[in-house]
Amino acid sequence: MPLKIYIEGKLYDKKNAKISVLDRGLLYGDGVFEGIRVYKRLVFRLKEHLDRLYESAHTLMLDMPLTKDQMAKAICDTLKANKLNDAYIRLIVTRGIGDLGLDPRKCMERARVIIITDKIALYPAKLYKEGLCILTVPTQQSVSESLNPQIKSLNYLNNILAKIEAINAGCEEAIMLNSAGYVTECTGDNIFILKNNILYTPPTHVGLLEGITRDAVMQIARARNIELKDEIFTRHDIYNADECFLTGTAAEIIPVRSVDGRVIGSGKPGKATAMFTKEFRKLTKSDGMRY
Ligand code: PXG
Repeated sequence: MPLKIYIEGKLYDKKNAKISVLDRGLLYGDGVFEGIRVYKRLVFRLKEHLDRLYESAHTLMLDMPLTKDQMAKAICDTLKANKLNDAYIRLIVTRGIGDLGLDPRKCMERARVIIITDKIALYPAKLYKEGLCILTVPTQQSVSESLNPQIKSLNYLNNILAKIEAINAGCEEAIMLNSAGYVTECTGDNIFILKNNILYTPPTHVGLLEGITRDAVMQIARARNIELKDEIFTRHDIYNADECFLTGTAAEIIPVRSVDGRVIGSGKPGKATAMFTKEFRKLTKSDGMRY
């Protein structure tokens, strides 16, 4: 059965799922998106994903064409039509069709909702066993006064530039620093370090996307009485950490083996990383909306 894709209330076969070349999502990256995981028919933390999507849209003054409940139903209907139990959802809202000018008031129709559901593509299992080799890259995190990294917009070029720099250097992921040199996040993941049993992750104000997985890890830390500090830190702090891992919807929790050629801790995934992975797995069985 060909994959069915939702566009504005209708389901289309993958090959017929097309939008206008005048869509502002294409012309300007003018829109918002979410990447969501489904575990055994449980849409993981759907409410949190929708809250983040609607906040991004609010800041961009993009009027959502559906209520959150209608959006949740559209997602579940698309999953059902595709008979998917474990899936990845790419939820996209563009400002819709305009003329060729920047002015968003020229949008002739309402915003457009696209829902793509598919099987999940993950990092190879080997990398979860051995850990990622990552590096810091020249492309900096964008400052909050311009395109705020808290907005999950369709303009991901800054992150793509950073990702290209990582790939060119033979790495899978890139750490982006802010203009003051503090660690912010990776191109599609948040970052954590553990040192002397204290868990650190950069605070929102350094410039980062407040990841749903990041939030889950912070919640696990609190529940397990692990001291948690969302404080600024530098590359030096990462190099000398006991453990380092990344979090994101696609990767879940993935250990980091080395950063900029410096081996982290023992060079093997650590005990805390394993514990967070195990506890996160439990949450994916209970936290979300079943369909
Ligand atoms: N930082 C950035 C810049 C991201 O784009 C995260 C952190 C992690 O957030 P979540 O909420 O997922 O824990 C993201 C998430 C993709 C893809 O296809 C990217 C993300 C999520 C899902 C898929 O590259 N980014």
